Amino acid sequence: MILPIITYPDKQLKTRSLEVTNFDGLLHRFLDDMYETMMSSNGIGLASIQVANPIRAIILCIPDEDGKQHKENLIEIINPVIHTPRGNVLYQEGCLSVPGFYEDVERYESLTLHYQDRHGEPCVLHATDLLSIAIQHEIDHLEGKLFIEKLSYYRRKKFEKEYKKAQKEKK
Ligand code: QAP
Ligand code: CO
Repeated sequence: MILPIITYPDKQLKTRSLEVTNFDGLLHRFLDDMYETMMSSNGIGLASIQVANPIRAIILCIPDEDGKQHKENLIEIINPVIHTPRGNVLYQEGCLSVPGFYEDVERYESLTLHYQDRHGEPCVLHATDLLSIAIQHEIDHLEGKLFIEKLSYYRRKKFEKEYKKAQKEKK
């Protein structure tokens, strides 16, 4: 089932998401719905709060060299914790909850992630490149933070102006 995606400036996106404790069929069906929702909107990552469910669950499907996404590369990440972040990189990010806007954001270059899978099994993952960046973007959602909050005052102003204009043109 494709779920509606909440977009900025909806206040729900500021919610801090809560730890997942039940790794049951309901969670599994919800993760499947998240995947369908993300793929139907051409996303590479989605946090649960973006579909109005404030739980600490994110999904990622990083495209291959040809830009194609494969279900085998889907990673479901529950209750994530970042360990040993290293280095810094700039990457032009976007967000399904901030449609049509992209800006450079600074992130850690690599990190180790501790998390649980859909069955509650503990997992560890070493991430670099786009995967590392996407993990940080999605974990920010779990804290109620959007990438636009990391912009300088000037670039944030520019965003607010452009975004409002684009919204008016949509209506
Ligand atoms: C988060 O973002 C991310 O504006 C995932 O019109 C961002 O999937 C991870 C999207 C940067 C790594 C690097 C955005 C689709 C998708 C849009 C997305 C849009 C259509 C964003
Ligand atoms: Co996002």
